Amino acid sequence: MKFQKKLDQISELNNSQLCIGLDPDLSKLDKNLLIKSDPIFEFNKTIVDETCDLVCAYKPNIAFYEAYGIYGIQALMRTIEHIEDKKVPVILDAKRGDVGHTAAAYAKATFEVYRADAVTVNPYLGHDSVEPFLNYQDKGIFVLCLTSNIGVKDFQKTGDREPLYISVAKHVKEWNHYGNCGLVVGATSPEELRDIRKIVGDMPILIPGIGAQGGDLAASVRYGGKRAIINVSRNVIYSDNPRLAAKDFRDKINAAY
Ligand code: OMP
Repeated sequence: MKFQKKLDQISELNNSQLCIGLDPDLSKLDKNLLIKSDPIFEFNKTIVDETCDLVCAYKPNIAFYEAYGIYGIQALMRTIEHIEDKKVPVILDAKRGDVGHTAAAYAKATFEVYRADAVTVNPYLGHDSVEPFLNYQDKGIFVLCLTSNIGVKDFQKTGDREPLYISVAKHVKEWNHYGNCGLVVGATSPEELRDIRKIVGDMPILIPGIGAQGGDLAASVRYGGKRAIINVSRNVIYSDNPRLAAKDFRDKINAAY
């Protein structure tokens, strides 16, 4: 099934545009978990089991798994397998970007080894660096457009004729031959999100930066619309009650219209 269809179906079923970011950090886990043989997987499994009827996607960021070497990678693969059983799409946050033949190897790893439904990619190297991902027509390819961090000002918001993020949005619209493109736009720039939405029509936009980074949830939903995927990581996974936190975010998103 195409990523977009899978996303739309689960979003409707769970009445949710919430994506939970699975970014495990062993130093923040409960001591009882640390004695288990695969604490990262056990942590993720609990979150997924408690929230899978409240979300439209999960987004593991690969950095938090690579940081634990082979054990982290094994936990990531088990996590993706577990989420697959719940029929919720997985966006692997890997922010890949490299010359064509290397990008092809990254794409193969993402979709054939990790078996993710979608990925985040970095467009800095241009079209040929994204193309190997786009060729997986049933997968979702989320291109970084305007990020949520302070450094967004350094390059993305600069440009002589137009800011770089506008140029990225226009290019990704052109690259969308198979209807499998999306964008990443931080919740910390809602006004810019409104302009980007006008350029790309109903393309899915992944919006991180809510919660710990102080992004604007209501404006992100208003300008992002029904095809916005609102990501929250730390403020759900490290809350005292992840289910309650997820439900609260989902309901706040739905109330923002
Ligand atoms: P929290 O701040 O804990 O919700 O985590 C945000 C997650 O989204 C992390 O995995 C980030 O790497 C990721 N992210 C951003 O925070 N900002 C961006 O501009 C892009 C991403 C992303 O691509 O998901």
